[in-house]
Amino acid sequence: MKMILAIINQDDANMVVNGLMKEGYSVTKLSTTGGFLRAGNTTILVGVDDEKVQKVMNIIHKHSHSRRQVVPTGNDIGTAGMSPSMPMEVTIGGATVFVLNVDQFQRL
Ligand code: 2BA
Repeated sequence: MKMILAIINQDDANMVVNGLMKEGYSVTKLSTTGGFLRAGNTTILVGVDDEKVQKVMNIIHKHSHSRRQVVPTGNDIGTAGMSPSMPMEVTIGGATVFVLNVDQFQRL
């Protein structure tokens, strides 16, 4: 069994969760914050049998879109060596996905 942990844009979250639920997957949705932008994003957890990992990845990919964002490089953002006044453009997402091995899964 695997635990899929996917960090996605808040604006895509409902589409991703609905897409997974429609296909019968159990999903847990967490409100999270990116360390770099300090902006809200959404992390979803999906526990699945190994052979279903690619299907879940496909659904997440289908509903996650990348975005470009111009960000100021102030003191809060860890961009060592850059002028504080120089804005920079970053590409966010679609989704950042980790697939973890699960030792045990039990409903107690
Ligand atoms: P943030 O940390 O807020 O990062 C937002 C976007 O800023 C990133 O998009 C990337 O394009 C850029 N970025 C992040 N760190 C940077 C840096 N040190 N220098 C320049 N640009 C930087 P994504 O890569 O798509 O990441 C989206 C969100 O996924 C991240 O939000 C973070 O919450 C999470 N994430 C990405 N990689 C991760 C990792 N290896 N471990 C844990 N969380 C991760």
